[in-house]
Amino acid sequence: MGHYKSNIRDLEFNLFEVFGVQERLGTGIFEQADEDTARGILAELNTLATGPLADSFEEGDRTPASFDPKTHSVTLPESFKKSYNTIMDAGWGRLSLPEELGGFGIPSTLVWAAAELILGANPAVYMYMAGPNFATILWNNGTEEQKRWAEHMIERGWGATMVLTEPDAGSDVGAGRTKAVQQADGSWHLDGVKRFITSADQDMTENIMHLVLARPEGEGIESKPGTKGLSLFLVPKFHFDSENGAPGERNGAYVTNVEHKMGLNASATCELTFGQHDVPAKGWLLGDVHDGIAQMFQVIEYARMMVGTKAIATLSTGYLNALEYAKERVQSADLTRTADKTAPRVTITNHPDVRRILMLQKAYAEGLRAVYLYTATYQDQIAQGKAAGEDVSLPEAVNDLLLPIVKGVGSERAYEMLTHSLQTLGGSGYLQDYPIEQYIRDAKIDSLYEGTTAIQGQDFFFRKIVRNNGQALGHVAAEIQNSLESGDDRLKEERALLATALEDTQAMLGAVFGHLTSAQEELTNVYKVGQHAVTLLLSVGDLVIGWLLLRQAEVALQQLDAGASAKDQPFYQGKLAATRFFTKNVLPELTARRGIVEAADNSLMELDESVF
Ligand code: ST9
Ligand code: FAD
Repeated sequence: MGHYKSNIRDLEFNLFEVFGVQERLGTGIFEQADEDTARGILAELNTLATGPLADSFEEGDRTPASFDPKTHSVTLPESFKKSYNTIMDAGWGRLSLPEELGGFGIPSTLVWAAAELILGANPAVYMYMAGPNFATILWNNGTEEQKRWAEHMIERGWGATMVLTEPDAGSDVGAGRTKAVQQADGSWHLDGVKRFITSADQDMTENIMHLVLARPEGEGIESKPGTKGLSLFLVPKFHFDSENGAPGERNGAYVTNVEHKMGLNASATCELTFGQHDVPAKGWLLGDVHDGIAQMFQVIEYARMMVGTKAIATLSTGYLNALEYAKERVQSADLTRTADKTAPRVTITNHPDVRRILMLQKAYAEGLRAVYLYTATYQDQIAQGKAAGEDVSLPEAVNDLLLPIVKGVGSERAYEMLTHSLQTLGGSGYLQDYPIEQYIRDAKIDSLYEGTTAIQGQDFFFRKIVRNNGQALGHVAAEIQNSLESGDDRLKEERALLATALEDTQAMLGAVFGHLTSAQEELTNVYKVGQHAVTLLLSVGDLVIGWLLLRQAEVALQQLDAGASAKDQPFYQGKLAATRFFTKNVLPELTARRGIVEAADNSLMELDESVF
């Protein structure tokens, strides 16, 4: 058996029993797919994920991407290439594309459920699959010629990258200095060094399209500081025939280093140097506009959802591996019989503390899965609404609000819970004989790239709540409130705990707003917001997880009452147990966090640096 343990049952439960995705299938833009197609997609991908994709997970770690500085090229292990080719050759790279680009015409909910399987089995494989997906950025923003390039990227299976970060421009993308100088032939010559670029070279595709943020220079071009002065350039690894995509001369964008990392070793993280070798690094401005950051955020929004889903996928398989071990490992007597030295030894699932950490992992893994799929239901609404010519501003705002929760909360909680997965195995968890130590190393990156958790916290509060006048948040809060007003009597205690959590979160939010308002009088009060933005993000995350678990528990009770099969009964009872555990053991922590946020002061900020 490979390392990857998927949870198809829970994916299908969310899709079809909780969110009712089948109602969208077979109609409008999703006309081509029905529930059977959807289940078939998950089943087929599950076979690939647990087999050929998972097969190279370990070797990709132990034999990382290797770099030859003489040829500026990256080589991947053969087994890894086999995994990549298996999934791309079967056409799965097109899964998330719109039908007009050869996609499957399926809703985002299903796309992300499918993505979980790839991301859980071998996340580095998914990273290299960016080409067809990033082609949609050219398709949506490009000139007629660039739309054709998008088709080449898809049809010829190119790789692609997103190129923002520089040594002095990480979180602060607007500090980037790479420039692009306009040429008489309509192209641009790029000059600068980017770092930490995922998939900037590999030996699996005939070409790679780099999507690069740079500062345009040329006659009549206004120079603006910060992110608003950046444009997005298309810089191919090889020049190509614009008509048919056939690759030609090498372009002057070279990988000049590959990082040695803590994990995710099969995914090459590269320094990418433009225009500092003999050959110029030629690029083409995307579309006609100088609106690079907004265009790049179309990629970033997708990538943030992907990173959160990756973390959650890893937590899920971490939990299921820990569970399997715990059911078999015999150690110590039952706590009620410790005085009796001859008492039989029991499996560790009998120990209260092992149960505590197992149930925490289960509740977060299943709760967070529900969070990313709930977010995707808004993406479904956006796609359907747009196709029908409707106003989609509300689903767009709700999706925007939920993205930092998927990414920020997903990555933080997954990493935290994976340490419990490892702990469940005792000393064995620390060994490479089991996959969990690799899961932890591979998942740590998720709270760092695509905007650190601090950036997610600030994005959540300032942009997604304040700038949106709280409309999206109000919508989600109203949904939660609705669930509190009626429901199965057997869950009334859980509803009461959720009601308190909602009240605590709203008070916390009120306090953070208060700090922001008082900054109009005393500017340094904005530091209080900065100190607690991540606490607020994590707390809203816990609230939404608790609420979605409660919704799941309501469905589970209905199914049990309706006479669920013997096979399904433990699944539904597990849903009830996770909800009870989470509402009783996690949500009450919000009351303490509320007190902390309400009592915020600036003593931390007043300290001299020498004190640290
Ligand atoms: C990275 C890559 O880390 C990691 C790995 C990627 C691998 C990709 C692989 C993908 C695989 C795909 C495979 C598909 C396979 C499919 C198979 C399916 C089964 N939302 O606040 P301001 C915009 S990359 C939207 O003033 P500052 C907006 O235009 C590196 N837009 O910012 C705004 O203008 P306006 C990632 C937003 O103070 C403008 O920015 N690096 C948002 O100038 C300026 O906004 C980072 O993420 C938003 N949330 O700059 C950097 N926010 O306001 C993190 C801003 O007029 N740092 N905009 O609308 C930040 O995010 C900073 O906050 C900052 C600050 C840079 C935005
Ligand atoms: P810094 O920005 O220096 O942050 C350091 C610390 O300061 C963090 O804790 C951060 O939260 C905090 N901090 C910084 N600014 C603030 C602030 N305003 N408020 C509060 N706290 C703050 N980039 C790409 O462009 N393309 C890629 O494909 C890509 N892939 C990557 C792959 C890997 C493996 C890695 C490690 C990075 C990758 N990155 C990529 C870069 C990644 O997006 C950045 O590392 C990330 O945005 C953080 O930037 P930084 O590392 O410079 O950290």
